[in-house]
Amino acid sequence: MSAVVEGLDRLLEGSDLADIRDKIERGERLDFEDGVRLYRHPDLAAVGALAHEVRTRKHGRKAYFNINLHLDYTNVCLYSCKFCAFAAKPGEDRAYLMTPEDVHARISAVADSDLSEVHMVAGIHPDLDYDYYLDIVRAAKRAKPDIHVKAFTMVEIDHILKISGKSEDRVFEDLREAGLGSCPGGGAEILATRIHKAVFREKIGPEEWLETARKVQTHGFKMNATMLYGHVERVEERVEHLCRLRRLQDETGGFMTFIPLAFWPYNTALRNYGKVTTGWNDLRQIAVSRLMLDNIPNIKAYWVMMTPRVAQTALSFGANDLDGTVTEERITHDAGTSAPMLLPRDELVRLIRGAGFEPVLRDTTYESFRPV
Ligand code: V47
Repeated sequence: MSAVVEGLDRLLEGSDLADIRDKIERGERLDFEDGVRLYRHPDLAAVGALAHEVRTRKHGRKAYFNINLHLDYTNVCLYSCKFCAFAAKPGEDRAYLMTPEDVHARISAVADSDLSEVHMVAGIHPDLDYDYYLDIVRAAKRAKPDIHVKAFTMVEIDHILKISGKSEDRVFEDLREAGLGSCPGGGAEILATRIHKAVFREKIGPEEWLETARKVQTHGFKMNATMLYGHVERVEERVEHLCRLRRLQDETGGFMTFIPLAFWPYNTALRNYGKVTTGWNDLRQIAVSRLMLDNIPNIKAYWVMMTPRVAQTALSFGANDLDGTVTEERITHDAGTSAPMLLPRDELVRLIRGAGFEPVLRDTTYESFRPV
């Protein structure tokens, strides 16, 4: 009997999670009620141990990270989502827009490094035309031809499709030709109508997010999925979110990674309502994600929102990825995250080794990776 299984037996002894463990052992899918129970169960260590067992079965002691750069190319946004501190209105002092030349310069400056991915997301700027979106992707590839461009959330993809005046096939072909590699998972927030109406009603809602993800994946792009938690949502709505993603993944299979995003309330319209997330909640969220999302291979503990300390601990609660170096990030920093702006590669390795895992440097799609 392995040490993990023995430890788990001890933890689950006398707990009422034995039926869920049996389901997992039999390879049976957990249902909505199981999800609610896992969120509400008082014994976080037992829930975490179940998730750790599943994680260990899939990934052994490996913990992935990459060398990446975030470029949030504009903060100007048509929408006023209540959870967002990043968005600015045109003409505001803090409004900015990067030109394709800016993107090129920013990546050229680090072109001789090990950087393998640029992550580009932003607000929905009212004045950008279709070519701008293609041009920033081309600019990134021109600066570093081997870079993987992971860009545009489903909110941006939906907007690009709408302003293009072209067919869906043509738009995805143009994006591919420009050099788009995959799409990040943002903009999903909570896939529940009540939350859409309450906090991001101007932006695409659950059905449109899922439909756009279906389009992206049927056109051959891999993507990630996220969930913004820790604001006004209920446990049942988190479970609904996970079940909806799982159903789409059964159909399309193109989600690489799920990333729970811990909400930071400072400078947002929810600053008086939302409380800052706790480590206890973050670890629970990682564990339940691992257990419910049996068909999404990777669960990422995103240190920018979770803080490096909690993200490191999350590796023992179901997570198998810490994201990357990130280098400059504005969305969460504008909302007051206590995490640093960047984590050097050595620090990511130290966090992974310090938790007893084996660091593995990966590319964006996990197709190429090597132990460090
Ligand atoms: O879509 C906005 C969220 C997302 C706040 O795919 C906030 O690999 C916390 O999607 N507090 C953007 N979160 C980030 C994102 C992402 C990050 C890292 C990796 C990947 C990936 C994707 O940030 C937004 C929104 O859901 N967000 N405001 C806030 N105050």
